[in-house]
Amino acid sequence: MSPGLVFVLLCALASVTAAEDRPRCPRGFLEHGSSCYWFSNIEGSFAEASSYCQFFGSHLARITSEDEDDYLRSRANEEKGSIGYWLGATDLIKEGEFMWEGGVPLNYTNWAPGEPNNEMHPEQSGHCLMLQMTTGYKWNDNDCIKKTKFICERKVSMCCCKH
Ligand SMILES: *[C@@H]1O[C@H](CO)[C@@H](O)[C@H](O)[C@H]1NC(C)=O
Ligand SMILES: [Ca+2]
Ligand SMILES: [Ca+2]
Repeated sequence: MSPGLVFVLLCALASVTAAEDRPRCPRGFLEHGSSCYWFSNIEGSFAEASSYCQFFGSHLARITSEDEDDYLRSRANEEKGSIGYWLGATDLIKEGEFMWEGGVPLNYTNWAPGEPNNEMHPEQSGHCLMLQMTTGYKWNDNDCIKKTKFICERKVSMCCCKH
């Protein structure tokens, strides 16, 4: 059977079985608003985290509203599973100008007091956006090579038939 035909059959099956309760998130993702979120159970640098999310058809989470921020922070506070969680923004292109990956400007922020401070140490500097446990998971610019957990996001959709 050709891969194309398999795909068509899977889509037909999915539309029959899932017609009643769309939209859906992939297994392991949490649904909130129009997005699906995955709180990683592994740790990585910012670059590793970003690749990992992309491999699973998602991207590092982008927070664009207070509601989304409250949701992710309260989930993180419930789990307290990590000293931090990477989100998908950096100021690597221009110091002090944080952008979501892909060049989208931030239109909402919730920096912890004193952040972003571009904190410099001999071998690290704050260029990547992290939700930081010590401030109740408010935002901190942290060292991109630190290994920590991360949050992936994707839009809700049928698993195989859209996009
Ligand atoms: C920011 O932009 C996103 C995407 O365009 C939009 O959905 C969101 O409502 C905006 N948030 C604010 C606080 O303006
Ligand atoms: Ca910086
Ligand atoms: Ca910082």
